[in-house]
Amino acid sequence: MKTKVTELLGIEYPIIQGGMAWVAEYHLAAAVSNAGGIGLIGAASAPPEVVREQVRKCKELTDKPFGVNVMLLNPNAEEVAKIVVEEGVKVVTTGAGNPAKFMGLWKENGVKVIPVVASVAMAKMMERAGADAVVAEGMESGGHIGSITTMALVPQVVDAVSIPVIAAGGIGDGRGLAAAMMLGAEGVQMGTRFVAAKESIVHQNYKERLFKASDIDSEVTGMSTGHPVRSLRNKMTKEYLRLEKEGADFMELEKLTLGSLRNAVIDGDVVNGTVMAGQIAGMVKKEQSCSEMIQEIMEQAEKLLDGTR
Ligand code: TUI
Repeated sequence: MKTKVTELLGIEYPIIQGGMAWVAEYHLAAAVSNAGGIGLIGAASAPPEVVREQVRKCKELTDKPFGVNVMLLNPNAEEVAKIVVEEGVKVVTTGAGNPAKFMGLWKENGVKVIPVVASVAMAKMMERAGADAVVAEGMESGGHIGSITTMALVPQVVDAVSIPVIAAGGIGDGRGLAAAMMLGAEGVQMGTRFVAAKESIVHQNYKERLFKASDIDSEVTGMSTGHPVRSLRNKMTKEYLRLEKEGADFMELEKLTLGSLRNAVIDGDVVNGTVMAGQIAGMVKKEQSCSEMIQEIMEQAEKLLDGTR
């Protein structure tokens, strides 16, 4: 399937793997790229030198293009931004903030820059700043989210910018990809589905929690702090939401989530940890290789889109 996004990134299929904190490490990124999509290493809050190591290891596993997601709430974001250039990474996505101050550095060095945005205003700002494409991410996504849905956000962003738009949030299979194309997107970014990949290093408890999840099993914590995060309901989310209702202050809430994503992903503590996942969690029922996933998604989408474009 050729789209503006496959052309821009030099890939076979218009499927981008989300740059998920702790989850999106080099094994997953390389597997998605080798399967014809594009994998991302999620720099999240990792020390900059760890990101460099991850990039080098990814290069050993794939000759295909791959990228790095720079999480802008990370105090080390500037160092990560430079490492990306030093290591010759060709694609960067950004999340949780405005990447304008790094745009010059990346563009001068031929890096394709794809900011993740959650509003039309941010998408327009990113286009003016020189972005090559944007990911329009709806609030169905896991992790740090904006406030509007993918169905409403994507067509409004498509109408507002001339650069290609990649849809994210609530997309878990070929039907989601086909629907996104009908909204005017040129590709999709998927996170939750790839958490369950064979090549994903997340703890088995995390995968099992995902397989057990139903459509209504995610909660949004952190509305009161200005950093809303979607994750699967557990002891932590219940306690967090109770404290938020009581008007707890930021520091008290922070205590509950400090290191909690790592605890879930690496140690498998799905009771007290943060099990980030999107609203499509209920559709993810089995472990598959990235290649099986991508083949299945593409076959389904091609059938649905046949004759529509
Ligand atoms: O970034 C994400 N998703 C994430 S980042 C993350 S790590 C984290 N963990 C705990 C608390 C906070 C972060 C987990 N999931 N998605 C992309 C995304 N970006 N969603 C929404 C935004 C966004 C929000 C505000 C983008 C720009 C923006 O602009 C604000 C500004 O600075 O103008």
